[in-house]
Amino acid sequence: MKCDKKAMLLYAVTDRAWAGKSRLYEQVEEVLKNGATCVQLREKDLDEESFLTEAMELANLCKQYHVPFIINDNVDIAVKCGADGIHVGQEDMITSAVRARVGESMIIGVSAHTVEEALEAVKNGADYLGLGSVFSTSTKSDVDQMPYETLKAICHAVDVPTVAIGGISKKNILQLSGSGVDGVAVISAIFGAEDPGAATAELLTLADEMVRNHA
Ligand code: TZP
Ligand code: MG
Repeated sequence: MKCDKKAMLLYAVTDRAWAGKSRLYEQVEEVLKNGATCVQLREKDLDEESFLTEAMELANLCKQYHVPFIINDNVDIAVKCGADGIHVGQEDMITSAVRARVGESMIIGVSAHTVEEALEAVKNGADYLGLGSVFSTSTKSDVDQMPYETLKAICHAVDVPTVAIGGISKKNILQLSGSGVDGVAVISAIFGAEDPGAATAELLTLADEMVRNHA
């Protein structure tokens, strides 16, 4: 399998809105030092040139830590910076078209909200699925909350790695136990924390416990 389930365990998704005085690069380095298993660069408002510069820097950084580096949405940037993968939503480019652009070796992650969407994404070549929003979140406005039973049904219906996203924090992560999900993708509970490195270390321990609780 191109995408290792273990890479989903603690998947850090960036948000520069939280970066404050420290640069996003420094935050990502802290997150990597503390055990994040995957990093996604998610930029919604950056111009292409700045996006590419940052993507190249972070691709290089993640390589040093042997952690997969994924670009959100922007296929051109993913190819140009040599990212390990690209993540697309249902409203973005369809999976088969993304595959035609990025070639066979790149990881493609797809967001899915129902069993039908999940099966369709896998059929079209998705290497992992992002599932959510599993809790309520103010980070993304155009997403509904996914019932625990739907999360569980999707995890049992597919054989690609899965990662839950949306409102996940140290307070609620263990509620995902038993769902079968391979890990958690987190924005604000890491990048909005006073100490993103410490938050990563704490979430990693809990993600490990959550996954062990499935059995
Ligand atoms: N997709 C579904 S919910 C979400 C995305 C990108 C936002 C996750 O952010 P947070 O801060 O971890 O709730
Ligand atoms: Mg998208």
